[in-house]
Amino acid sequence: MYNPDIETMNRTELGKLQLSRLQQTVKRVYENVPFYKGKFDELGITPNDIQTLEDIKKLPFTKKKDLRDQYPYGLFAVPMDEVNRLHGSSGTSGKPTVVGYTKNDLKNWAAIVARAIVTAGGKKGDIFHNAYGYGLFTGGLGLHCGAEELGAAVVPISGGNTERQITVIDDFKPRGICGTPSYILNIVEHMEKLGMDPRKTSLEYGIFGAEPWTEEMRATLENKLDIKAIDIYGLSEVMGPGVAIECNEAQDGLHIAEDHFFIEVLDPETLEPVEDGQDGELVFTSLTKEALPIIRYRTGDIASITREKCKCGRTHTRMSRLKGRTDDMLIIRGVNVFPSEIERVLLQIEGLIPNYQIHLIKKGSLDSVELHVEIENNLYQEIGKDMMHPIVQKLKRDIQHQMKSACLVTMDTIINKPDSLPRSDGKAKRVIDKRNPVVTV
Ligand code: DLL
Repeated sequence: MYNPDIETMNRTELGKLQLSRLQQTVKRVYENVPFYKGKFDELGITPNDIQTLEDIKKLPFTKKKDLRDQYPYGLFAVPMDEVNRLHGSSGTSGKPTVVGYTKNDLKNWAAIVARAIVTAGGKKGDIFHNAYGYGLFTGGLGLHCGAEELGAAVVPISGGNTERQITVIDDFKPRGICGTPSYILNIVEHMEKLGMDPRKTSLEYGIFGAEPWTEEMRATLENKLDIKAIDIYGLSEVMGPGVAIECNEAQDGLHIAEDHFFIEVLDPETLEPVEDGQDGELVFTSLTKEALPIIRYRTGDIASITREKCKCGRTHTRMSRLKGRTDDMLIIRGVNVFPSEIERVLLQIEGLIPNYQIHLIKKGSLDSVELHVEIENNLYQEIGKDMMHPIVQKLKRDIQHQMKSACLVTMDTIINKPDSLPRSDGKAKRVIDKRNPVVTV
């Protein structure tokens, strides 16, 4: 363990640490961020009202819209000459959001990520291949600084240029790799195309996240690369990668860095807490951040938590793999479908490449789904590249049948030749909404 005292701290002690840090954070925003001062005044509260961790319920929520409205620096709690780094997230609409870090924030973040890499199975002296994008996105630099802090040799290759990635993996012999699961799969596919066996690389563990992925995708990556695939979670508004990570020992839920982040899981409708084990929206409050402390940030991410001690010995609360987001649930003819459920089913079907797209279209006035998948290259060769072959027709019927029984909706399925769907070098775009085409004049 990287910080055994903290990682195995008994929960009463951890609660005390969290409370004193929460009180400091609340005071900091009240005194330095007019947005929060205004919200506190509206609710008739002051920092003195926070006497227990339960009192967090009295505090206002923060939403992505608040960051947009305060763009770029309105939520910062320090003068700009104390800000040492800016990152941003692109978001789906309008302006990006900007997040900032003081020197201390960067130190803490690096330490949190170093701890996360060790939790995943990394160690000082590892060669660590970082295929997350560098830039405004927090993935690249977040993992980079954590790996350096740990004392690993980071290969700052970033995303893209896949053939070069392969040469570098082959030559530099990294023990660890990180990137989005979809991009790592893209690298693996390339290796296979070049006639290499991805199981023969030097890699032993991978740290994957920043986009939704499933247990089935984990099994695919672990088998294809002969590694342990570890789920890492984070978001720029709260810090970046490292808010939570699975342990190598159990791979059973992601340990939240609770000395830095306070977690609540709430019903997204009523905003009341749900029981441990029940799915709800993750809401985080930062406990140590200086430049952009954030109070009760509604992530939109859906998961459950458990406070039971893990077999690895860590006491920090674990969150489940994300089930989806409050805003990515598709409503198809009245039925709720999460894209992750579609991935789960698809990856169990033989003869397909684990790359897909979900197109939302209008059929008359009804919303409908078109599922685009790709046939596996070996099968494609076997059927003489004849996409009208009965095997392809049967595959299509099987997919439609399995989707219908798992998701309760009929999905038109289009089986494409190998290599015809776009590949990502960062976060994959799985859902394409074609229902309201943008009219350009
Ligand atoms: O994606 C930070 C990150 C970088 C996490 C590298 C992990 C690794 P944002 O760009 O702000 O930050 O996007 C945050 O991505 O609210 C989730 O919806 C999604 N996300 C992040 N990690 C996971 C994960 C980074 N492990 C948003 N599983 C979050 C599923 C994830 N979704």
